[in-house]
Amino acid sequence: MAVMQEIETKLNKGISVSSNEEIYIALLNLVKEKAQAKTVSYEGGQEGKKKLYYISAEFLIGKLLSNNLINLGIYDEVKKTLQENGKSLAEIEEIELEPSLGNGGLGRLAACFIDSIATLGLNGDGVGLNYHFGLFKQVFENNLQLETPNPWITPESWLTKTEKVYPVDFGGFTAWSVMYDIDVIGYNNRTTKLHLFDIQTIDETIVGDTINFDKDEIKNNLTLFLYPDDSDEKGRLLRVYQQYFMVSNAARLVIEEAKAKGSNLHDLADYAAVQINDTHPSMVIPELIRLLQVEGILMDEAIEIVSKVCAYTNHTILAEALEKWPIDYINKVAPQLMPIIRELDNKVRATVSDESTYIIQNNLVHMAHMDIHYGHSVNGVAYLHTEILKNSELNNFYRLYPEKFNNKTNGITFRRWLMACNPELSDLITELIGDGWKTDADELEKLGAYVNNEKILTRLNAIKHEKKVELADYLKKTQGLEMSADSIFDIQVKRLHEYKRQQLNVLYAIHKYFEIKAGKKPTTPITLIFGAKAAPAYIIAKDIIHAILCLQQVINNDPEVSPYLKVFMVENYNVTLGEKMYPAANISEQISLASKEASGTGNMKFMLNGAVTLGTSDGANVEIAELVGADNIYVFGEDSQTVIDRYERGDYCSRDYYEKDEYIKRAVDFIVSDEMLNAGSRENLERLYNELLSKDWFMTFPDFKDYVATKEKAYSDYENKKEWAEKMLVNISKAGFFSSDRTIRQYNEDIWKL
Ligand code: 26Q
Repeated sequence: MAVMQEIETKLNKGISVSSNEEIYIALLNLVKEKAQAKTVSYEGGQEGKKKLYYISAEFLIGKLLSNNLINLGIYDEVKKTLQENGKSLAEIEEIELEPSLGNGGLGRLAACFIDSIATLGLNGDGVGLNYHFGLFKQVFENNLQLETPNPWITPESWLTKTEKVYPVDFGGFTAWSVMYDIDVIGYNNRTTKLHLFDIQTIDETIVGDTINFDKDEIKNNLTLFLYPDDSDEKGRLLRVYQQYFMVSNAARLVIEEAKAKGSNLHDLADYAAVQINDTHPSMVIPELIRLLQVEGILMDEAIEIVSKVCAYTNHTILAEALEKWPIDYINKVAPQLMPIIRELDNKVRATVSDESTYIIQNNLVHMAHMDIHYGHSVNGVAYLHTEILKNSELNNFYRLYPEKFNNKTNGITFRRWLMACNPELSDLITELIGDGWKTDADELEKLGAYVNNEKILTRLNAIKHEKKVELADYLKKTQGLEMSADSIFDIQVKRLHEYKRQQLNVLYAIHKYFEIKAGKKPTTPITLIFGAKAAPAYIIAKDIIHAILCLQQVINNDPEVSPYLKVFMVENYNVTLGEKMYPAANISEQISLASKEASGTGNMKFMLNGAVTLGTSDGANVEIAELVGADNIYVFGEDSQTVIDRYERGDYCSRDYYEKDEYIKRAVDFIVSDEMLNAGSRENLERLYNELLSKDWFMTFPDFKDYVATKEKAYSDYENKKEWAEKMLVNISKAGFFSSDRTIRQYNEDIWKL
């Protein structure tokens, strides 16, 4: 049946006389049916014996309609059909609410991974939690971030309630779960599942207008929110409840499905691979051991089996982000796990002399230590990150188990981050090199043949301009922000964190403001765009947002400066906004302090869409630089070893830089100038000023001079339109390596072996 008829059958009337809401629901149900038809089964002989369970506390999947239409191969047809009936797919997409089931990189990576797993036709599902409100929605008021609840589940959604229910035993009570599924449709391939567990007794009514709620009634609140931080005691305890709930359900699912396929559980590793996405699901290790014991397998063998099943991915080198839970918490939440964790610790103590690797230390359970001792693989997420893990952060473990350590450089799905968000560029690429790149991303290299082709470079520039106009229109319409597509779009979008150094970009903006006032006007006007949420309890991060918003007010209202420089902070940066911002960027800001950003994945999205990176030698930037060559990236700042050494010596003194460098002093002082204080609050601005002067823990001052110089070089290079377009083309042509299809192939070859 033609798509038109299929939609109209669902609508039970004509498309042209239906509302956008009705059409959205018709498409939703149509896609669900088509996805269902692509599900394969073990009984049917199409699904392999071994299955991957990618367990993650976050799956930042974004809106699904367009992505699903693309992966089903009916996007163009649907779009055309709607158009012919006077409807716009873009407007229909606006109806869908974005599921905000993740904080940032780690959650978005999990979403890209399940897309690639399905696309490669691998037998693997995602397992996580069905947060009803997900991450908070960010609202700006008086130049400050406020957090409000962000419900996303509508009566008709991508969630399908399943029959699966499990009892989960917590200390003192038992709660029943219910499993919801979201179809994960591979590009021209099979459907796999994202299983999201919920608690049956959840009560959305305890949430009011704010994100504060009664944290005591676990049965009613367990899956209400995704935790953006662990700053208060009750929140931390609730986080442990969430984690145990997630892994208890996951472990049952793993064992039940293996048994259904004929496993006697002694051979569980032939039926299941579990990937532990950071330490949030680490309790799956003792929980699986416990369930195997319940099934009659002895402790020692159970440990061995589980070690063969489980593998751990590390996403951070910030020591403070490595989870350590008090024994008291685990005893309260899941007392049945503590004897097992103690036994695991005792076994380590009996064989390993290095006390720093013990699982239990000072009454804290070190989740990563458990993963490394009792998983069969430990991976970092970019080359540099894995090297730092091996040589410093986890060196004690590397010396024990060198064979367990491996690198899997992150990737992104090109379906969402090019085909869906930038059809113009996607079509140009296909016109030039055919559409093989859609399944074999390395074919993008063929674009290299066009670096000297002026006609193509001109078209590339035209597409970039079109995407800038689209973004400008959208931000005008939705947020009232006014920017000119004829300026340079220099964009930094990512979670707000001191190590990511949005504050360094702020110092540049102030510097440039002074330079323009002194008469040094840029040839092409500059638009600095930020997007970032800060964890609600992360005070300094919120102060940085405040400073950006104040600066936006001061600079954009200064008639002397604003024709040449504007600053914007978009509200509620999320996947949906990212999809509009990456294609519109000229410059991609990746300025974390070297050694601190495990990988980054935004850097890859920008590159793929023809933005040129301005970045430090950190995370995957290092690999981008290697691929594109020095002429096609702007690298600045101290390298990771210099930074690591300086931390070791502990002799960094930000005040010395402030006193010796007049430009640093001028920029920092401006944070507490009358202009800024008029726009904002003294308390916040002074706190940020003092923080930079007395600590500057992420060392922005040592990199300031080089950052300014390198950024100026990039801006002046931008003036040569042809050469700039060459850089864009080289970046796009070398982005193939960062396809998550490549990453997933490597996980499968080295770790899962499906
Ligand atoms: C921990 C304890 C309590 C509450 C919250 C948390 C928590 C939540 C989220 C800890 C960490 C996260 C998220 C980490 C994250 O997103 N890491 C990023 O992972 C990306 C994918 O590998 C990398 O590209 C980024 O470099 C890394 O920062």
